Amino acid sequence: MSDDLGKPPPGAAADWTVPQRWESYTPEDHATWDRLFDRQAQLLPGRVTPLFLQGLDLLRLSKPGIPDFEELSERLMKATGWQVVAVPGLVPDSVFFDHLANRRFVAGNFIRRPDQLDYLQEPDIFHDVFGHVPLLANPVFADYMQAYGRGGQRAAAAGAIDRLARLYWYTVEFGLIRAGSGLQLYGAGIVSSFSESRFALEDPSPNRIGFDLKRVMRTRYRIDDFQQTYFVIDSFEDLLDQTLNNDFGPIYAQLSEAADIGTEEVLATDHVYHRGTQDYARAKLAT
Ligand code: HBI
Ligand code: FE
Repeated sequence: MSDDLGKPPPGAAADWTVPQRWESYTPEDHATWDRLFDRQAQLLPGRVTPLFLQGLDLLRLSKPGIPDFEELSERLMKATGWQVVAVPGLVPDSVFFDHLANRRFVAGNFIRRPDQLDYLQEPDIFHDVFGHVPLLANPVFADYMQAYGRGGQRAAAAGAIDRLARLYWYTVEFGLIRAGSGLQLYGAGIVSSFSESRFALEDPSPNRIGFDLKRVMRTRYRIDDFQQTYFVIDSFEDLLDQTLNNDFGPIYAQLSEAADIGTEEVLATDHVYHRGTQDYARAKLAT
């Protein structure tokens, strides 16, 4: 949660946006983008939902160097009416929800250092733009993100932001989607990560479980390492149907007494695609 961030930093507007200042990226910054881009472009075909690749193409994110948000927003606006705006880093939940509810995606304007290619805590421009923006060119996913923003505003009033944040985490950030007899990636936290792109799909360690709204809202998540459980949706249409097209008020009420589910747990009621060995997580604990 990001409610303790206070006021926008100097130079930022009241809605926390800042100019992207594309001309101030160094050649090293652009080279970092290109390296990250090339790695994922090699890895993702076949692993990621084709809807993501269609978005990459449509938005022409592949041209060398860090994208200019104005050009990107122009293309995205034509596709689904979304824009990309720059922010200095994490913004408070209420600000984040307000942007989404108005079809503005906030993206960090900085890029990781060359020695942080594989891991960093705060979302940078590669995670935010490469990871999140391609699916915003998909009309159904674009509606899901806007509905999430509106839902966030209501969840804040209901004191249920934690529940809603779990939905975001296990779909927008770390979601898997069914593809024929197999699974594919769509979550931005996975598709922007070289190592998690393979781990989430191919490693025997994590659970892969059919998406169920209440189940997901009860499940804790990890912010420090690979997930121990991934949730699988059937389609974006189905995700939108099962979630944000409904009123969450009664669901929050039903869940108010429900115990949390651990990051590694499998329930008898789960639709299990793969029961994880949790070998990776256990080995990490032992070190
Ligand atoms: N701010 N810049 C930025 N990016 C996010 O993904 C983000 C945020 N603030 C709050 C937030 N996400 C989440 O905590 C909400 O979805 C609950
Ligand atoms: Fe993200």
